[in-house]
Amino acid sequence: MATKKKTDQDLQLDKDQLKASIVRHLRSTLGTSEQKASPEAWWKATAAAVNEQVYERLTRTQQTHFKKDTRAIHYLSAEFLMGRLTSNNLHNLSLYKICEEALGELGLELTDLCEQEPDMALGNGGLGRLAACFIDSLATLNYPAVGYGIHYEHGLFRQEIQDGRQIERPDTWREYGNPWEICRPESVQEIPLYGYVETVFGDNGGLKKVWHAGRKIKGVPWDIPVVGFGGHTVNILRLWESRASEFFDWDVFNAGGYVDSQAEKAQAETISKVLYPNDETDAGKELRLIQQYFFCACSIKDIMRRYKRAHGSDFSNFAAQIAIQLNDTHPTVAIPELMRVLVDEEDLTWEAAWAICYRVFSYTNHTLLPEALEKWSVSLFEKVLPRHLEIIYEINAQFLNKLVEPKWPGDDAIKAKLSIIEEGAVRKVRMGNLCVIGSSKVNGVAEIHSKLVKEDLFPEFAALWPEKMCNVTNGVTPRRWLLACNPELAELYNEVVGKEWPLQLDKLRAVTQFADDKSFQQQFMRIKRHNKEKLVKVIKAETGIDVSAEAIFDIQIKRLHEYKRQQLNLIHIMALYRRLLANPDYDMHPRVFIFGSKAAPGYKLAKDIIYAINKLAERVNNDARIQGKLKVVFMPNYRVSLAEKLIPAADVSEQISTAGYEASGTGNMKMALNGAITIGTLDGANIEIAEEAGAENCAIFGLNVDEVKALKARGYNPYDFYYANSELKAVLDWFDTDYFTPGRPGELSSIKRSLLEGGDPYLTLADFASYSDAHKLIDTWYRDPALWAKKAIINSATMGKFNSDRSIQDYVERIWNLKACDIG
Ligand code: 8GP
Repeated sequence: MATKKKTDQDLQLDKDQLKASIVRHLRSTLGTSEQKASPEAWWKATAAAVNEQVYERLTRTQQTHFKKDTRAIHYLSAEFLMGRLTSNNLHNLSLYKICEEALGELGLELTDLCEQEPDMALGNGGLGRLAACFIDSLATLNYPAVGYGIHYEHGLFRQEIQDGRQIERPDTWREYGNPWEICRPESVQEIPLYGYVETVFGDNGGLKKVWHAGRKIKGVPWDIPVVGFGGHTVNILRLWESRASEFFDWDVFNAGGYVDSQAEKAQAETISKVLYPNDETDAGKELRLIQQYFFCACSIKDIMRRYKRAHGSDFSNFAAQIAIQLNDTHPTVAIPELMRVLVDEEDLTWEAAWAICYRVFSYTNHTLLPEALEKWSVSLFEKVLPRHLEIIYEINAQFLNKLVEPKWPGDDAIKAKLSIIEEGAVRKVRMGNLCVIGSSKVNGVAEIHSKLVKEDLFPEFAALWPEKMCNVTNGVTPRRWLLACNPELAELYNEVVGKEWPLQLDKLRAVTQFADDKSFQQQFMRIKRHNKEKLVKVIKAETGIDVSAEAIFDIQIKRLHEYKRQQLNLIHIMALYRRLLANPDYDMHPRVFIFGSKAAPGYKLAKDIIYAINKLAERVNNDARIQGKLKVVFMPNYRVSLAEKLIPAADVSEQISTAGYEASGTGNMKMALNGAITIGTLDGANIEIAEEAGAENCAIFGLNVDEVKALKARGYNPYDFYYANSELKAVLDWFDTDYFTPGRPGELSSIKRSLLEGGDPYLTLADFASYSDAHKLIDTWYRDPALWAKKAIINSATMGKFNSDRSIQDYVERIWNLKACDIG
């Protein structure tokens, strides 16, 4: 008998019901009692109680999607940086306050329980966190969507700081189980690898390719429910875990001489064992290619299974029903995989398969750094994915003959540039080119970045397909990045503009009319002050450093990379320190510089910069001569849950990349939304932030994209700036002394070397003077409390554009062509 679909109202819980449910789960799910339960058990019992709500809504969503057979987006990403889910799910189900009260009656603090949850850190940085914000928005806007990724056993490493240096420790987010994931053994997939390809006669007499796999790997899906704000739609994030398969081909084993079967098992499980901790590229590593293929092949099979359940083997609706977004080049191999499935397994002609394939895929580029555009050696491809290499050759041949040759007849140079295969001593497969050729749309992530993708990265592709290239400026979910992380400001906004802003962030613009209002300014700055006081305690607990909430909190949080220029911030702090030493009365408002950042374990200079920041911090923070005017804090183990504490407390947001290098940035949006003033270059989304907030409310400095290009074209010589600016010279020379590393001179010299002998590729010295001036401006503004409050309020109130709901709506209209699905 069909059960009646429950409405949101039927599902709503009150405090007593939730409390009873938590206690019941504590006893029956966790097997403990109120007297004995650890905070962790209470957290898990709370999650289990919330899950009762989540699962009802998940089932309801899945039944509705199946019945309506709606077009859906499948977001393929090697990274999803979800952070913690408890507070997010409670907020999205409108249960946060109720839960707070229920736990209160049990003598517990919800915020303490939330601290029990390990971050789900299955990503490196921006791209992974963007994917997490996007699936939140997709569910919130009731779009049928599935996120697909890898169920890494170990997420991004935990960072410890020992004597100032980064030490990497394994992340063990699910060591004791994670209440938010559901294993789905009924949807296990088997994935082939290695082996060889045979050409045989097919049933219809034509030739057919058969891939005889050397081995097969099992893909076990784990589903994380993704609860939309309001709780109507609950989509899933499906993460694949690799396991050894029972399959074993003895012929291939004997012929190929593969390692023994125990090692095979261990190897199979290695595939999803660990997230590669590089935020650029790991091309070249066999395991990485296998990781990529593994999750793409599992996902394509899953998509196929669901499609065939509704449509059988009639693929005429496939492209109308299925959209697949490739989050950077990591999932590119999904393109030849879909071709393989359609041609080899479903017996479509090449032409019919290709007509479907390129309409299904779209690709988002997240970085212009050349080293981040993945390339895999042809020989590696041939070994791991022999059939895919053949398919790639065929796609390439058709592309070059049918499109490039007619457009640029006889132009071999253009062919060599656009070819998916890079010729040379080591022949390589260019995944970026494959993505562009195999996708119907290609987008960058901020206006300027999309322009550079079109003009500098893929100009010939843009000439071939002008309509293919587009922009979707990034956004962040205001539920996590304001409502949940800054409850006092959220409450103030509720009072002033009503409660719709978490869905319609543009509504905050009405707050600008109070930007000059003294009493509103005071309320706004009192909240900032309170957030800073909370952070003061966290800083003390994590680092032992005392800072005062009186000071300006100046925050740079992001991965450590030369292009993001933490070194510029560092040398500027050193300059301030020198000024204070030379003149203890140097006129500046006290400032706390706060960093949070992980360096890729193999990136030596990035790690040296972390070390230098910590050594500078030790010296500065303990120097009585500067009367506490300057403090430096490096917060260890930067992650989503720490960002949630730092961002509401930021006065100043450091967005100081070399213009043209930061595709967008999203931390810039989060900090401005929480009332920080951006000190930034005209790069990525900073440009659009300054447009929205007004340039007069940001401290913009440095060379713009054209000036960077012009300076590089002229021939940039960092020594020109070193010799011309005595302060800069003195600061750089300081690196060679033992001032910050007593008894060990030269420990910090690598930074100076990179900025001088190394040619300063990111123009740090060229932008130093302008950066220093921008900081003076910040200082002047801050000393005028009314002026500062006004700027901070305007920044927060004008960030409506950077709601990830808006980004998703842009994807829907420009790329995905989806319809929202009413769940009831
Ligand atoms: C980042 C960009 O650096 C950042 O500007 C942007 O806001 C973010 O993507 C989201 O679009 N890029 C990456 O995180 C990235 O390229 N990571 C991959 C290599 C792992």
